[in-house]
Amino acid sequence: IWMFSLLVSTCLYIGNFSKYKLGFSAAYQLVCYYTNWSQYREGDGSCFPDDIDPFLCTHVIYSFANISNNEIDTWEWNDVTLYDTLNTLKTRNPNLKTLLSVGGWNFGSERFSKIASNTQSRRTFIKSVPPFLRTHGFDGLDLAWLYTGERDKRHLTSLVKEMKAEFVQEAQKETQRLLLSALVSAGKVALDRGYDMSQLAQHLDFISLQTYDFHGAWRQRTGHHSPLFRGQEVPSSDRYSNAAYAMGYALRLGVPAKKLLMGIPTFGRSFTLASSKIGVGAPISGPGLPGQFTKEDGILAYYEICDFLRGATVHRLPDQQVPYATKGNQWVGCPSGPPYQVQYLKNRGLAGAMVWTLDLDDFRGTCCGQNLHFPLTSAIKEAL
Ligand SMILES: *[C@@H]1O[C@H](CO)[C@@H](O)[C@H](O)[C@H]1NC(C)=O
Ligand SMILES: CC(=O)N[C@H]1CO[C@H](CO)[C@@H](O)[C@@H]1O
Repeated sequence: IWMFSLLVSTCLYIGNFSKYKLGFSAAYQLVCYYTNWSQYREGDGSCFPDDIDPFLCTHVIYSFANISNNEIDTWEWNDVTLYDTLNTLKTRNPNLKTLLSVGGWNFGSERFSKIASNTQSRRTFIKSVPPFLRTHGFDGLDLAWLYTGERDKRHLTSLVKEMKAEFVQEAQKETQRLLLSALVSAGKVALDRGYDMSQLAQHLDFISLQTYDFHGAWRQRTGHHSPLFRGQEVPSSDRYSNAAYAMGYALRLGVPAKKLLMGIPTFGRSFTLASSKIGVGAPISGPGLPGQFTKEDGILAYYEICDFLRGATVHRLPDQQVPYATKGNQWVGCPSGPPYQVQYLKNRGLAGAMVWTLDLDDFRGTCCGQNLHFPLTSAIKEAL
């Protein structure tokens, strides 16, 4: 029964709403990431910016750009073409905002550190950004400096403060100021170590927390990657590893609710079970098997989870408000239906939701039938 309801609840949820073709109420932001490497997935997994529905999100963020010779730069050989395709979506929806994200996991924290800690190179980088964004038709910059260390805190704050000042100045000869946002870790330790949140919030237009990487195969035991709440089975050492704690903590650190976005995944994290135990905290022998399209151990796109669910058993974690599914020795933490997450962020008066990523949602509309594209992101939109 749960297998049915997990798949179908998301599908029905938006099926019901989409009849009414509600316009997006601008009260909440829905900020959606698109990744440059999704184009290389095989067959139906391959996603290009023109697969994106221009009315789905309020903001789409293209990730990631590079920095070379201290200046912002493309990463892929065809980035310029893809920038163009993405920004052409705005001819269909002029209210859509697009941002370019710089950094990411492969970029290397040390490189960011080097650029940001030196006044001269920081200046060069900052100066290079507005012309690059304007040339390619973006409305703003997103900073994805991940794994910031203790020493980086101050430099990240300077970078953000000076970038914002540059944007304000540049706006004098433009109709609209460029937006500035940041993608930030959701772990308490990482937040304490690497970010001066209240300072950053003063200069950023919005901050997205990565509230979807709380658990993975590096932990030796099963656990959900994006629980909303802690849950009874979760040991006290993991008490900070849930979205509600992270959002509450960011608020306590001084980020205004109106600038804070909760990250919601369209992917699942999977494990290979080591025994017949299947609950939360069950021993694992490693990450789950790679998906047919994403081909990465321990991660499945929502459209791959749809396939996995056929013949799987779905379990609900009522206190964490997220589902997981098991089949044979595979354990998959599934993205949850959006109502709980969205209710939570509305109750806390947050700015909205961030989706990681559009290309991992069922962008071709094969899961739900009826040609429902992006069922998860659409359901979040409708819940907002
Ligand atoms: C990114 O920039 C660095 C530094 O200039 C350069 O070494 C690297 O090749 C660039 N990466 C790509 C994919 O262009
Ligand atoms: C295909 C691919 O992965 N391209 C690049 C997209 O951007 C990231 C930056 O995080 C690079 O590491 C990838 O090589």
